[in-house]
Amino acid sequence: MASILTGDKEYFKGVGQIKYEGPESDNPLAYRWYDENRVVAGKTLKEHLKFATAYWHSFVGSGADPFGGQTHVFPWDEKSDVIERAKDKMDAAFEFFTKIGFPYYCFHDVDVVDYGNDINENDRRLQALVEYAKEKQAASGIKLLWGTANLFSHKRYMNGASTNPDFHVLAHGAAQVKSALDATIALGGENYVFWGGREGYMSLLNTDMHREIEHFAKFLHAAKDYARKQGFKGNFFIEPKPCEPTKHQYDYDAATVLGFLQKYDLMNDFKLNLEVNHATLAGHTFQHEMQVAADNGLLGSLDANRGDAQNGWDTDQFPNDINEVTEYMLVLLQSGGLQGGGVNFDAKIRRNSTDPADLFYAHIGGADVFARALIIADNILQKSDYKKIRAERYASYDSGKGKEFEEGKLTLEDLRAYAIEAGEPAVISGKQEYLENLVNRYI
Ligand code: XUL
Ligand code: CO
Repeated sequence: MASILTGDKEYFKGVGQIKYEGPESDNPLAYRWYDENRVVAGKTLKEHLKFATAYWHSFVGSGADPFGGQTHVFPWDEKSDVIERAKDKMDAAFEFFTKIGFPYYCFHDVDVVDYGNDINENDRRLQALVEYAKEKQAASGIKLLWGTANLFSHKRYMNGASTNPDFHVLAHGAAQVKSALDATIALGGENYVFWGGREGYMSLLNTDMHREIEHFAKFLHAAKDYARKQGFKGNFFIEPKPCEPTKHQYDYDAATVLGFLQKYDLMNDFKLNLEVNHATLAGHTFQHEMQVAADNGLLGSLDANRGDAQNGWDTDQFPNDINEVTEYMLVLLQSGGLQGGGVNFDAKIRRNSTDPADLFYAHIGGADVFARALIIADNILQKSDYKKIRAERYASYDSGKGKEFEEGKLTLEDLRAYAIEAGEPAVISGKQEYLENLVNRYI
C-alpha cells in the first residue's frame, strides 16, 4: 500500500483502521469506550483527552532491560543511511498514528533521528525530518502535542544537562534545546516539555545544589525567551519525577515544581506535565499530583501510564485500572480540564510483547480506560450525591464565624472565644467507604 502516510511499505500488516464498536464488541482491535465524537460534559472525548502517541516507547524502545538486550526488532530500523532510516521510522509512526486514530503525537529530538556529536550536523538531520513530518502531518491531520530534547541519554549528560557542574555541557544542552524548539515551532507543536532526568544529583558530597538549581532556572528563562522571540505561543511544561535516573531529581513532584516556578518567576509560561508512575515514585497518588497542579493553575498535560505495586521503579505500563483512572477524571472534570495539553501514553509494551498488534492492544486498552473513566466521572458528578457530600463537609465555613475566618477577619483570640462558646465539636464521619462504594457503583 503506497501512500504519503505509509511510504512504500505497510509496517503494521493485518491491522486496519481501529474503530469504535461499543462495549458489546468482542473485537480486540476495536474501541469499546473511546467513541471520539461522544459528547461528555460539553466536549467530545477527543477534545477532552487529546490522546497522543509517544514516539520513543512505540518506535524506538527496543525491549531491552538491565539483564538483556533487544527483543523488539523493528523493520523500520534496517537502512544504514541515517536519514533514510529515520524516514522509514516516521512512515511507520504515521501509519500507526493514523490506524490508532489519535489526533496527536509527542517526540524527543533523538527519537526522530539519530544524533552524533556534531551540533550543525544534528541540526541538519532534525531539520530534514521536520520537513518530512510537515508533509505527513498535512496529509494525515495529525498534530504535535509537544516536542522535547533528550538531555539524559548521551554520556556528556551523565552529571546533568542544565545542572551540570561543567558549563561546557550546559551549553551543549542549550544547543540541543534550541533545535528541538525550532523543530517544535516549525511543526506547529502546541507545547514544549522539559523533563530533567539527570537534573539532580547522586551524592551531595560532590554537589552544590543551590548553584545547580539557579543554573536550571537561568537555562529555562533563556529557552523560554528564545522560543517567545520565535513566536511560540504554546505552553512550556515541566514534568516532575522524584528520582531515576538520578537518586534525587530537582523536579521532585508537583508541589516542589510549584515552589520553584514561583521563586524563579516562571509561573506565566510554565505548567506541569504530570506522569502517573512519577507520582507513585514520589509517594503520591496521581490524583494528588493533579489536584496540586489544578489548585495552582498548572494542570497542563498528562503522561498516562502506571507503575507496578510490587516494583519500585518506573515500569511505564499502559493504564488499565478503571477505579484509579476514574479518580483522575474526577479531578480533571472538576478543575475545568487540561490547559493546553492532552493525554500522552508515555507507556511501553512489555519486553515479551513482540507481535506488531501488541502496540495496538496497548493503546486501545489505554484509550478505552480513560474514555470510560471520563464518562463514569461525569455520571458521578451529574447524578450522585458526591458533590453534595464534599460540600457539606466544609459547610461550617459557609456562614457565621467560619465564614469570617475564611475572610481573614478572626484573630487567634477570636478563635479561642468561639471554641469556648461552641463547646466540644461533634464527631463527624469522613464517609470514605461510602464514597469508595459510590465510585464503584457508577463503574
Ligand atoms: C521519563 C519520561 C520522559 C519524559 C519526556 O520518565 O517520562 O519520557 O516524558 O522526556
Ligand atoms: Co513522561
